[in-house]
Amino acid sequence: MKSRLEELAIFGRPPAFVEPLHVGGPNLGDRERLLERLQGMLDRRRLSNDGPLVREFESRVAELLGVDYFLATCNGTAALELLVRATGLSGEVIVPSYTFIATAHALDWLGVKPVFCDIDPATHHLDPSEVERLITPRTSAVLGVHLWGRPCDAGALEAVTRRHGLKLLFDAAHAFGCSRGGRMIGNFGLAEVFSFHATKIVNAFEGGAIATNDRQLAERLRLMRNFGFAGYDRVVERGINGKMNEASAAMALTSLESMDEFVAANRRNYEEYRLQLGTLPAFRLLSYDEGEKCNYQYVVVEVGDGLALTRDELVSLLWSENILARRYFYPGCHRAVPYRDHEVGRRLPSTEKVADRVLLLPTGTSVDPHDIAGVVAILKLAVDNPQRVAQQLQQTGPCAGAMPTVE
Ligand code: T4K
Repeated sequence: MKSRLEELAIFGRPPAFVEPLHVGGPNLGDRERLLERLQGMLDRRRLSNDGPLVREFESRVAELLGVDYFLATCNGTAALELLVRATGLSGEVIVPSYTFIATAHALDWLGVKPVFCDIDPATHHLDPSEVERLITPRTSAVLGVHLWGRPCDAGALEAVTRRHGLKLLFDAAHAFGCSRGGRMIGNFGLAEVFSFHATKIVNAFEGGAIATNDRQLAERLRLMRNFGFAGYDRVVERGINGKMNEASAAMALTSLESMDEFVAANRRNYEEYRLQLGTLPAFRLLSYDEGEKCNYQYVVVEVGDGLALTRDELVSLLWSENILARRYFYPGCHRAVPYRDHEVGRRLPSTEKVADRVLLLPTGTSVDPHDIAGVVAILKLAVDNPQRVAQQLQQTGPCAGAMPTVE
């Protein structure tokens, strides 16, 4: 563990980690079980199209979440797109700007305008009073995001959307296995979308799903996910190929079986960061509500004003040590190239402030408390020697791979 300034990689010493430490390194689960499932899949010669492994995954998760319908898809983005289409969204939909770009793209891709809304800086979630201010006669829905797996204020959003006769949907890509008020995520709004991408708590290599308690919507989604086929040669809906394949379902089931173990590792890491960062007040760690079910998937830190180094300088420093911290979801969708021309002059002060100071630190089953001590040691050296670190970073230039600042 590094304890002296001169040991830092920016001064020419070897990085703290030989192998990169990732924010989203995949959780693997039981290899033997996965291989067994894949063998079974090959023996059956059923590789896709509503196979037995997909069905098993869907029914197991429906039971876990207590939802009536759970439909697996090829990824979370396709699930969002299917939902936008199946719920007949049109005109404008209010979404947070502070989210992964797929939330906005799924709307825009289908000709629906994402109207970017500011967040509450304390929670990083949609600010319900701002949502209400942005409603126009063209608004058809609100799409909330349970960012970091911390559920957003579904009650307040339900009240606003009910008052204005709007649909309410959720992007729950981060919130698999989480609850709000004791109710599992998957049961809020008209429907909620999950991601089972390789970097998620439960992964299907690539995968997604839609949870809903609305029978009609589920039936429509089922058809649309499979080109609109209601049987061989019978197309009754416009649809796409949004199906999950059997190999993905094999991974998803295997991953699901180890979920408790993954959550326990994430929780241990979160507690360890909390303990160790407690001595560094320049960093505010976002907390999880211990009274709810949480997956502790992301370790989210805000870099305070008191530090004489910027968040981006810290990212460069960490990357030079092979600690691949991320600045999700910088710069905010409204400042991203495809959208910013429509948003000229529009400021979302809380989104911009948060997006400029958030730092995601490595966690997951491939990170342990010893690694965390190594990460925090680097942060401590930065806090204790900000001028020297900033000077040296200027000389070495931004570390390869560290993302450029907003254009
Ligand atoms: N809505 C929200 C709120 C989302 O966050 C996402 C996805 C979606 C919707 C859409 O769901 P999907 O269509 O993706 O199912 C990653 C993921 O690609 C993306 O799924 C995720 N959100 C987002 C938050 O993170 P990147 O581009 O930042 O990271 P990536 O894929 O390069 O992986 C992160 C790190 O993990 C890498 O540094 C390397 C490591 N890694 C990654 C993969 C894929 C591995 O070690 N092994 C791997 O197989 O987007």
